[in-house]
Amino acid sequence: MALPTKGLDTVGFRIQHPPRTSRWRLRHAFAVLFATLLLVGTPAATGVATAQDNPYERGPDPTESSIEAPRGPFDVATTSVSSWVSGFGGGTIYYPTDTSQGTFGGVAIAPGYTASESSMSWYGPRLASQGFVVFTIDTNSRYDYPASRGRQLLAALDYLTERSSVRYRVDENRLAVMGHSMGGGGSLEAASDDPSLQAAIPLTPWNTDKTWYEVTVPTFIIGAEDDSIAPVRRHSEPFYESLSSSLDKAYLELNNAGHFAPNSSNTTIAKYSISWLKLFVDNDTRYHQFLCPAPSGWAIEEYRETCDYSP
Ligand code: 9J3
Ligand code: ZN
Repeated sequence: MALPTKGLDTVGFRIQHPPRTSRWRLRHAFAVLFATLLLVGTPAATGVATAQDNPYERGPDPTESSIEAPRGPFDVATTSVSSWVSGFGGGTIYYPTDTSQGTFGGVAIAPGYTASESSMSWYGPRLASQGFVVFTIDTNSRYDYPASRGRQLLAALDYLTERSSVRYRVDENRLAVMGHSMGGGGSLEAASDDPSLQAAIPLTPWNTDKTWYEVTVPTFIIGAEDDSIAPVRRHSEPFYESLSSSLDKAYLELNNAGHFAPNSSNTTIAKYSISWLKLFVDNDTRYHQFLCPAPSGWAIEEYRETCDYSP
């Protein structure tokens, strides 16, 4: 038996507009004009960022020469960390002496297989003088592999923010990792294990694990064209390609450079590492201009990116 269907009555009604008198039209026009002026005057609408917008901005407006300079605007001091500390092999902390601007982002840096922190010492003053607390570490053993180096980088950041003498100078929520070769492979391991990191910079990285699709930390890989120890075709390039295409990532291949290029002062490594750390650790969009569109020049063999970035 068919159930009787209930017919729907269509209920029509009209919204009663107020009568549009000439006075209504005048007030309406002024209201629209006022709202438009408000919107246009807002920084978000004009795209003008101010220091007040970003509490993590440190240092003056950057230029090509300021990111290439041997030293940035901050004075730097150092403190040593004993090898008897647990979780990693000790190291050296380089920090801006300025206490007037709040905390700084922190960066832990691991060396390669058989190497000591001294092989990475040039990053200390170079990065700290731009406004970061930088921790170059020794590993427990010089023969530790990348997975272990990754855990040690994270242990070093814990030490830096919780127990070190400079812990009050570091923002525990704005941390990054870097590393050379197996230390670079370790920086990928750390990024994979700790999504709360703000940036990772593997330098001529070496790892037997070639797939890093799970990484959500903005990652800047630097390879070297003539690297025969961690050839870019077996290491940096597949690492980069395995990272998600939706990740904020970039790949820079140093022209005419070998595996150990990251072990001595290098302007190309410095300027783009500083820019990456500033953009993603400090949310400092003033540095976006140096990364997008992709940089080029005699020192760069190849560059890949996923611009535009959203720190
Ligand atoms: O500098 C490095 O960490 C090189 C990696 C390497 O030589 O691996 C061989 C086992
Ligand atoms: Zn290449």
